[in-house]
Amino acid sequence: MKLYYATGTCSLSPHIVASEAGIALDLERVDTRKTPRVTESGVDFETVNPNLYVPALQLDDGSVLTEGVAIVQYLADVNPDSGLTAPAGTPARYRLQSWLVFIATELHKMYSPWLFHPEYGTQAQDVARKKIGQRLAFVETHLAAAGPYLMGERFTAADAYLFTIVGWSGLTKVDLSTFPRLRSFMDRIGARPKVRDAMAAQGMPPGL
Ligand SMILES: N[C@@H](CCC(=O)N[C@@H](CS)C(=O)NCC(=O)O)C(=O)O
Repeated sequence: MKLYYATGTCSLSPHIVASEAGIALDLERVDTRKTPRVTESGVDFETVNPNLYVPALQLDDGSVLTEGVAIVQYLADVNPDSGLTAPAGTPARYRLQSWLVFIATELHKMYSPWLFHPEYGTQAQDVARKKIGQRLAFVETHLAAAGPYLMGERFTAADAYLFTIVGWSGLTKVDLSTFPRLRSFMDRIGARPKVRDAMAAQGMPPGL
């Protein structure tokens, strides 16, 4: 399988899941800041994902899976013994999906694009930071009541995604100082050897 990724983006999340699941990936870097979008080996990325964004996972049959939430569940299901997801049909599976969708829609799409584009202006960015703060307070309360991971005692694909997105907080000036459990979550996940491996493979320094 080949992961199309860009350094420092949400494509870290599926990379962490693959790494934790013991799945070896071929990697193909895409510079998402450039147009036209050509991958490091010269492929026109529009032929891989017409929406032009990472992550995209090319399966061994040549088909391409897009959308991070779908990709991490697929990878986790390739190795169910990894415990990165829960069996289909169980309440735990839907709780996991609930977290993945929450992270995608309430966090990921609030940080990005809003906080990565100064041209949107301070008013839009202040609104995004306030909303993110409210959502992170919800996560903090959950971790206090039912942590240390989103699904309780076990690290799952949802934690990989949360780590990736909250990892943008320094860069985007989202204040984590009032969320001690979340900060300890970030430290704990960032110290996992497989997470460090995935970050190094994507050219990221350890820690976020
Ligand atoms: N809906 C997509 C969004 C992915 C996304 O936002 N990717 C960003 C990086 S984090 C990207 O590649 N942006 C470049 C672009 O949209 O042109 C998903 O959840 O996988």
